[in-house]
Formats: sequence, C-alpha cells, structure tokens
Amino acid sequence: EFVINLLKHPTFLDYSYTTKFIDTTPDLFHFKKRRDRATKILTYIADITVNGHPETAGRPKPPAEVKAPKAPAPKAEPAMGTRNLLEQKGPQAVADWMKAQKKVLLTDTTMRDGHQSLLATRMRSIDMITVAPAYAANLPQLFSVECWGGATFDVAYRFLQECPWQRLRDLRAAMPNVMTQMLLRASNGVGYTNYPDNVVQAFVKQAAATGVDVFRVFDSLNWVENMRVAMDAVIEAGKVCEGTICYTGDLLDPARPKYNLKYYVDRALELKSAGAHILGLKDMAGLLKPAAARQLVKTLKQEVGLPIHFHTHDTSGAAAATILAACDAGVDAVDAAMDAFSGGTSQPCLGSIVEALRHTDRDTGLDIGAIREISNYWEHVRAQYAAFESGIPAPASEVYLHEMPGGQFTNLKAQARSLGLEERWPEVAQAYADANQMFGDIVKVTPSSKVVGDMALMMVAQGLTRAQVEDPAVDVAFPDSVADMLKGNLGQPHGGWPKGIQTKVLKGEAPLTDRPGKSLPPVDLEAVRTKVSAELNGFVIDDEDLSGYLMYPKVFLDYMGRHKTYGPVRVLPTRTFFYGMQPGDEITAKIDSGKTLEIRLQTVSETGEDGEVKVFFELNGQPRVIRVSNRA
Ligand code: BTN
Ligand code: 3PY
Ligand code: ZN
Repeated sequence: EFVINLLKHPTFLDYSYTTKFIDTTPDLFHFKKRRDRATKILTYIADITVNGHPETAGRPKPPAEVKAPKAPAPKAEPAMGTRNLLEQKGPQAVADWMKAQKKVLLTDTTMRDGHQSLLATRMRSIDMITVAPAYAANLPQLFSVECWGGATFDVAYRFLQECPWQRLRDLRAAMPNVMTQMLLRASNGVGYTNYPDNVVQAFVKQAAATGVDVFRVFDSLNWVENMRVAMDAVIEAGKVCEGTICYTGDLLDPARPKYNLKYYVDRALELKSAGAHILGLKDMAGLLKPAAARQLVKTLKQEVGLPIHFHTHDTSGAAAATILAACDAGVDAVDAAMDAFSGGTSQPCLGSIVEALRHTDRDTGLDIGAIREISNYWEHVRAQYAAFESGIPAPASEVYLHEMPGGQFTNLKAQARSLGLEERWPEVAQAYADANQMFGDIVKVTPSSKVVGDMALMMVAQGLTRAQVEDPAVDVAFPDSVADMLKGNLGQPHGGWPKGIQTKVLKGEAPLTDRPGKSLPPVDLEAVRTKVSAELNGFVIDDEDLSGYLMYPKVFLDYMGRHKTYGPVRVLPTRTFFYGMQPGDEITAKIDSGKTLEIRLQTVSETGEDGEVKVFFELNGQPRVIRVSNRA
C-alpha cells in the first residue's frame, strides 16, 4: 500500500516535506512521513547544537533564562472587526466606515515593520502565530495588523528557513476578525526590481487568496503610472487598495520647493483616480514634523476626500508628536508598534498613543490592559533575538540630514561596519544626502533608497566627492544599481533624472521613459512551473511557491534544498532554532494539527576520528542518535 501511494504521489520523490504537501495530503503513508520529518528536525537541532547557526555566530546571545514566551489568554470569543466588514460589505464600505469614525483607528506594525526596522526582519512566524489569537480576542478594535510584505517575504525564505505564505495563512486563520495588512512595492512586488505585469498580477491575486486584506501599495519614486498594475490587481481581488504617497523632504522648508503641498495633493488625486480606497501617507524615514503634518493632513483631507492612513518612523524621537498633530488635523488611521517593538527606527509606541488620545474626542477605544499584556509578550520575544539588535541606543536628529528609511538606517550602518567604514559614518550620512541631491532629490524608499545607499558607500570608500562623481572628466565605475536606476528601470522621478549624471552613467545609451513593465514580456507561468519542477526532481510547485520563485528564484530554490534536508524547522522554538539545545533541555514542537514532538537532548559525544559527532536525543520517549559532522 505504501508503494502504491508513493507511486501515485510523485510529489513524494524529494520534496514531500513542504508544509503544504503535509497539510493537503493528510493520510498518505502517515507513519513513515512523520518519522522522517522528525529525523530531519533532529538533524537540524543536532547540526545547530554542534556547529552553531551562521546568522548568530559572534553576535550577542540572549540571557540563559530567556525561554519561549507565553502569550496572554484570549479574554472572549473574537468580536466582529474590520475583517468582517470587508467580507460582508467590501472595500468601499471599509473606507466609508473609516471616514465615519470619530476615533483614531490603529494599525499594529509589530509583525512587519517593527521587527524589520529593529531586528533586521528576523522575527520567526511561530512568535507571531502564538500571539495572534490574543490580538483577535483582546484587541478586536484594531484597524489592521501589518504582518506581511516589505522585506519579510524574502527574509523568511532566505534566513529563517520558512515559507512566507504559510506564515500568512496561519496568521489569517488565527485572526479571523481583524484585517491583515501588507506592504507592496507596486511593480517591484516584494523585490528590488520591476517585474513583468503578469508576475505582479499573479502575486497580488495569490496574496489576496492566501490572506491579505489591506494592500499598502507604493512606488519608490511616487510614480503613480507605475502603480496601476498592482492597484488594479488589488481592486480586482476585492481587497482594500491603500494607494500610498511617500513623504520626503520638508514641507515647510522654502529652500526645498520640489516636495510642496501641491506635489502631495497632485499625487493623492492621481491615486484617487487610479481607484485607491484609502490614501496611505508613508513617512518611511520619519521626516514629517508636527507642524507640517497638521498642514498636510488637513489639506489632503479637504482636497482629496479619501480616508488617510498615516505611517511614520520614530528615528528622530519626535514621531509621536507628529502623530498627535495628524490626529488633530483629522487623520483617520495611524500606524504604531507595540511598546516593546516601538521607538527608534521602528514606529512610535502604540500604548502611549492610545493613552495620549484617551478622554479626547479621538479616543481610540483600545483596551490598554490588553495592550500591556501583549507588549509584555513581545518584550520576551524580542529578548530572544538579541543577536539581531542594531545597537542604536538613542534618537537621531541626523535623520533630517540623510533621510534614510527606518529599515535602511540600521542596515546601512551594518554594511558600513563590514566595509571598515564604521568610524566614518558621518561621512556616509553626508554622502547619502549628496547622492540624493545628485540624483535630483528623489524619494528614497526600497528600492530607490538602496541605490542611493550603494552610491554613498562607494563615494566614501573611494573618497569621491559629489563634484568629482558628476565631473565628466573623472572616471567613475558606478554601482550596477545606479546604472539600472538611471536607465529608467525603476521608473521616472518627478521632474525626470538630471541629464548630466544620467549621460555620464549611461555613456550614450538611451534611457527608458515608459514604465518598465510595458516593455517586459509576460512570463509563461506554466513553463516556469515545469522548469522549476524539473529542478526539484519532479516536485510540482503550487501557485504560492511559483510566486515565491518568480520574485526570488535562487532564494526560493535554496530554501527548498534546505527544506529537503532539515524539514519544517519553523515549528521549533526560536531559541532552539538559533542556538540548538543543551544536554538536559526539553522542547515541544507541534508538527501539524495534533502531532507533537517531545524532544529531549541527552548528551553530545566528543568528535570522532571521522570528524563526526553523535547527538543523543529522546524523541517522544524513544532514544534516537543523530550523527553530524563537526564543521565548527
Ligand atoms: C542560511 O544562512 O543559509 C539559512 C539558515 C539555515 C542554514 C542551515 S542551519 C544548519 C546548517 N548549518 C549551516 O551552516 N547552514 C545550514
Ligand atoms: C519596505 O519596502 O520594505 C519598506 O519598509 C519601505 O519603507
Ligand atoms: Zn515603514
């Protein structure tokens, strides 16, 4: 019978242990499968125990007493929330409802931008899914939970050895009443480059089907022309389209007229006519100051008429003041991170904003006790990720000089460190500002921010000034990303690219002026599926995997390869995932509904002459020995 089943399921050949196969094929040669998955997981634990995890080597370790955090208990059945409204009445009803609310609506960003900005995006799904039922039950008045997209997509595959789609599916199931929200880089999807239209369309369709309710769609140059394909796909899927303008510059600075009130109103009206249900105002670097926020929000409310959802970062330490000013001016919804994941390059503090608005006419109505309990959980989660803390201890008014997005600031600092430029950080900050001006004062957000960062690092590393870079007589080997951007492959900035630098970089090659997607031929999705299948020894990937592959071919295939060896390691507690186990440690891992592995590590042998170490486990009471080679 086993053999027949096997023959009937070519998917078993090599990749049978992807979580989806398990989920969708419940009764297939059950016993064999369970044992193999357990062996793979034990192999992973043994390997990490002996050799360490490459990502945490040489980094600060969480204190020994930090154990798997416990989520607060749900206080009641989940009350009706925004998700129910969306399901029953559709996205326009959600937008109308927002405008009718007196209270400020809140989005919790902890599960996406919070850890993206503070912990290099390294939060694992299990830490999110564990607390999701408490969100549904105890904070059902939240507008949305931002938990997907941005950098979390590729980091899940690349560094966390887990499937981002599975994360989304699990969160959606655990929070049935509150809208989930994602960050989508329009034609860049969740990647760093423009994709063919049908790839973007397939991605949005799948994200909507798997569980995203609100799509915050932005373009890294605020070019609405380049956002339509993504926005149309969201609208087509019946989900909430939050057409978003990115904020940059300084609205009140007469010396920087490019980004004035008219600029933002014009973009907002373009987004409205492109079909946005909500207007997103995305201050990715945290540059919007309180007085400017008051003017901008008031004007956009008057001139555009869409509900406004404001997002900012607390890099400067002044973001809460800006949020409160925006609330005064009538903003409909704002983003904040749970206290333990707030501040610095992340969003401002959710609990404090709720309290600041308490007993005013914009009272959020959120339960501060529930917020404290959930934040307490997050505090314990954060402690487990000590290895990924950026070490930026204080607010930085320097952000008004370089204008780096929250997620990039810490990242670029780490990059500068790895290039030996740590001491010269102030020069990097200045070079970033200079590079921005050289490119014509552009919006800096993924991926345009990466291009400006690449240019800045190059200028500092090679000792080049802006004048030298621009001088036709000075030979400069520009980073590939710079050439790509000036060729028009990310789209067109307001006012176009400065001709001088563009001509120098392109050396006479004609730049693109249409949107890049217009000239990218559609991908033959089924041909790609077949090709990937062949690379995976016949394993047929589904639409989620296909969309993952299309965004990040190599990252996806590497993930699949490791999955074959190590199995569904997403079920491991975070401490075990990053540090393995000590003799005497016991953990529990649920591999799928109802099946639990009780794992105890007994002892670890000396390294043998063959370079192998024997790791002795007890698995559900039975002894198991795993051999791994000592590479440490
Ligand atoms: C990566 O950094 O490649 C993703 C993390 C998983 C890598 C696994 S962990 C166990 C084994 N040891 C390594 O050095 N790499 C793999
Ligand atoms: C992303 O694109 O990941 C961002 O967070 C931009 O702010
Ligand atoms: Zn952000």
